[in-house]
Amino acid sequence: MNREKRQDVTFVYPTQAWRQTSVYPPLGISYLISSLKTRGLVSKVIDLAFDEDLTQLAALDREEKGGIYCISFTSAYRSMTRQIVKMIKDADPSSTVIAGGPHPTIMPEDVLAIPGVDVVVGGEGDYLLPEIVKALLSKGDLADIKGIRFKRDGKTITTSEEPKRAIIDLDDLPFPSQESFPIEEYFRQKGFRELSVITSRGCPMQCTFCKPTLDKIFGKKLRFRSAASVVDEIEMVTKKYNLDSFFFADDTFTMDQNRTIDICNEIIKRKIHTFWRCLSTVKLKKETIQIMKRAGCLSVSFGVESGSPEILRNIRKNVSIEDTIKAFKLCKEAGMITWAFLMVGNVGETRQTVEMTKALVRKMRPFGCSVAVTTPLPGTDLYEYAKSKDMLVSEEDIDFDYLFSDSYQNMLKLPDLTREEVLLLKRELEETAAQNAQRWPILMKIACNRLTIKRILRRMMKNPGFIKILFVFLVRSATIKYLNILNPAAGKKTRKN
Ligand code: B12
Ligand code: SF4
Repeated sequence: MNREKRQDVTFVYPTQAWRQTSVYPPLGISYLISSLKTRGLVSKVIDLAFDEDLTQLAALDREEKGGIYCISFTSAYRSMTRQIVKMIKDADPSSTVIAGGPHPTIMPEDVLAIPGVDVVVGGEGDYLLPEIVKALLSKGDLADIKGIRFKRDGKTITTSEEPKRAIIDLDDLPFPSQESFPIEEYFRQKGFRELSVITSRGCPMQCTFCKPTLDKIFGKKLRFRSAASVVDEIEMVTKKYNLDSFFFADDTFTMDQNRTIDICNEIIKRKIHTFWRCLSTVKLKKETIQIMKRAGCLSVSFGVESGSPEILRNIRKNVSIEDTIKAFKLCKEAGMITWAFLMVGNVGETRQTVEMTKALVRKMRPFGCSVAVTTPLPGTDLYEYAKSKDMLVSEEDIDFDYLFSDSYQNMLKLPDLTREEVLLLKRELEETAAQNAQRWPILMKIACNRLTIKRILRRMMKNPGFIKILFVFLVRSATIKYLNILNPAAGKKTRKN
């Protein structure tokens, strides 16, 4: 690892905007940039979200040698990462490539086996990455850093299995540096000015299709930022980017409802007039919903998954159908857009269980739905279970490129349903959701709410283009059956390779 000229760090973000249902500058890299910055380390970003032909990598300066490249990726972008690493090493053979994020945390050996990857980091990189970068810049020994894997003389060195966890208080972290990304391009893609903010790390729930992924990244304990810190960040990004809305990227923003209420009160107190969206548990209290609405919550999404109690048990989703119906009812009464995430193809799925999900959809009548075919992500309890029961399509050679929820390549082999039947049931479920979508009464409720009207007018004063955004949203809501309000460009292209 010979470093002659370069003293900076380059983050590479493998993602493709058109493949995703929504797009945001990644908070993980943004936090890492801030951590480096506060320690006097400079970094830049190669964001591939809108660069389908990887032109930025093809244009890497071949004269500059010994760069430090940090790649952050989910399992879905494992194949793209392979290609990226090759391009980096072709341009700069003496560079150091450090891989981190969800997939390297879950499958470190798999990532270290990618030709060209030098260091793999599991878990949170906020404190660890600056240590690694400093060691590389000062020619220190990586072996002294706990919680990493790296290659030396063709051998793998593991300094400890468990990543180091030193972030006790999330409020100690600097705000994420989202300005390093082409933010206006993200806004253009969406059609409105929205960024994400994350207020917690970890999740205490135990869904089989997800756990223990989050435990491995963030540890088992759910940690929260304080309401003051969260709202300081919201205030800062809202002003800086003239945001129309922001998205709480937490897996469950309402896990601790007292804290949700604190954040809402703080937003109201500071007169922040931006709209916002979040993901929530269905065990949502009426008083929480009411204060959320007053604080500008426009839309709430729920991981409903299934209408069958047996499937909910199978996936360890600890909620009742009654709670789900109640949450939708209360949110709609409050004049909020409701969104349901549903699954088909879980362990135990039959035509009858999908009928139960349809029945639930008819009762919930959400504004919109997203239906995913169950995908056993490597490293999850579901994956291990399916492997033990011979339910994986391809155990040996999982096609990571197809780990997207809409790709269906790695769905489970089910005793009662063929692959074609699962796809058909997904379509049927989407059709049921579209037929039962309750949109106009909610839009009318939103339009007749005094506080919402005030907010809209304030937005229009700050961003005259907001009227067009509203108009487009209304027309799309009225005319589009399978609505996607978050990334209108999603799925518009086909895969190239
Ligand atoms: C919000 C979110 C999204 C949003 C926005 C993502 C974005 N642009 O930021 C959207 C909806 C677009 C999305 C899409 C998808 N997501 Co998503 N998403 C999340 C969620 C809930 C929060 C992400 C976040 O901001 N985390 C907070 C930051 C601080 O954490 P972080 O990114 O992990 O980064 C930390 C560490 O990982 C580490 N780190 C990260 N990168 C690097 C790099 C280096 C070099 C180092 C040293 C360390 C390091 O340090 C960071 C700071 O501590 C997570 C779950 C979660 N709570 O993290 C799932 C999660 C990341 N998503 C997941 C999945 C599967 C997807 C999709 C594939 C879904 C799909 N089927 O289409 C796509 C793929 C998107 C992509 N670009 O890869 C999985 C990934 C699992 C896996 N095995 O890879 C997760 C973990 C959910 C889960 N529980 O399974 N997602
Ligand atoms: S799916 Fe969501 S609620 Fe379930 S364990 Fe994962 S993050 Fe938590």
